[in-house]
Amino acid sequence: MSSNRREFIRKVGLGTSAITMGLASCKAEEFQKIGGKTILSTWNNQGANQQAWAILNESNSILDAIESGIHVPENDPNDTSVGFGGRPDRMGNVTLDACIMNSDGNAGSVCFMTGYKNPISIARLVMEKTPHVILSGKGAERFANENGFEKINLLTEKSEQAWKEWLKKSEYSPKINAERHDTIGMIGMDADGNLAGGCSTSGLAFKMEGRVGDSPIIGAGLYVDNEVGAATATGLGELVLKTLGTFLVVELMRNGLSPQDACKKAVERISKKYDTSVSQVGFIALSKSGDYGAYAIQKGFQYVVNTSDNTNLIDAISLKK
Ligand code: SD4
Repeated sequence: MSSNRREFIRKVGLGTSAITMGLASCKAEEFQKIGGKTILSTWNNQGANQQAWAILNESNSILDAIESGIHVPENDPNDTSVGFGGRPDRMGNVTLDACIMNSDGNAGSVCFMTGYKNPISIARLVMEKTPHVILSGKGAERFANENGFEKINLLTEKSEQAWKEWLKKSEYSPKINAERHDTIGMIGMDADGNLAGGCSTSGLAFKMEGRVGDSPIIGAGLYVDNEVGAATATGLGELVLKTLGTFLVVELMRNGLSPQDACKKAVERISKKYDTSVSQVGFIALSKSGDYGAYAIQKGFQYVVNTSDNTNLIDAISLKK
């Protein structure tokens, strides 16, 4: 065994039996403890969690629960980071990104899509009905139309006013501070220990036309591995894209880190490589054994958890205090 490997095993605190058995078999043993029903989402998306929890209890379908939970902020005109009522790009168009991933490892995604308020459902159909993973722009819109989704104007009066106000100076610095955002990343587990997740956003307000963030990219905004765990991200998507943040979090869990420590390590990796003085990134993660955790660059990041009918809003720990 190389000294690096020994050092790694020591760091993650695995015992000597793990060393002789090898990491893979050790993990399989660890995950003999399978967690129960859990729903986790980014920010103060309590309504979304409650909706997902209700559907999970009714159907025990974690995919249905995730999709239905994410509809809550997508349909809410007062949520300015997701779906209907989202802030537009600098041309005045609200363009949406979303993805979904199932316990069988399948995934679907739409990005740079306008005119439909539930991109998570369109992403699900991409996963279930097409041989592809991502549909973008006009192609995603055509697919939505062909599948009977209703076309609407996503730009609310409030968002239009905010855009017109922004146009006066047209100053753009894509920083995300600790202020509250609502982009939803949701991950969860059913009663049998199967994992799934989804992510939906209107992206950064006043972004360049055509900009796509981390949220519709599998491995960046969302990753699910039914053997190990699931993770989702929020914040400045460019930082998450450049590090494949949620794939990293899940791989760190595979190698023995707790969800909390895996999120922390991923945040540290980002902060070591990039200037994060004014940028926020937050991760939430759930392991196959039912442990969960979160970590953010800046303080102010919150997440919501249901493991029972009680919905708990939790302040995430952050790198910068
Ligand atoms: C993006 N990650 O498009 C998203 C934005 C976000 O809360 O999470 N905002 O970069």
